[in-house]
Amino acid sequence: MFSTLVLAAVLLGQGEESDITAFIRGDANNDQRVNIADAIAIVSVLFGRQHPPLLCGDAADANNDGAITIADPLFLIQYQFGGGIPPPSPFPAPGLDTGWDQLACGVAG
Ligand SMILES: [Ca+2]
Ligand SMILES: [Ca+2]
Repeated sequence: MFSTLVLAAVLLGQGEESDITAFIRGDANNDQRVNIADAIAIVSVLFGRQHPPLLCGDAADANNDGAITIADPLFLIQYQFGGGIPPPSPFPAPGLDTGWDQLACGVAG
């Protein structure tokens, strides 16, 4: 019963999450790669610099804590250059978010 309600809410785009678009966590600029450009894209949006809008909030939430903050580009930089842990799933292959948060994918965020 509960799973039916959750599925209905997701399909209708209601509830806290409407992740029906596959994404790669950390791929904030949606070019199917995770690199320094993604960290730059997140910083640019956070600090109001001109940059195309983030199409997938979940992808920009590199550390998967449910929010897009300065911690996300720092997480990506640590992963890429400092031997940090990789982003949580879905990574490195595209997939759906398995958690519940206020972020969505496929809409400007
Ligand atoms: Ca990218
Ligand atoms: Ca985050």
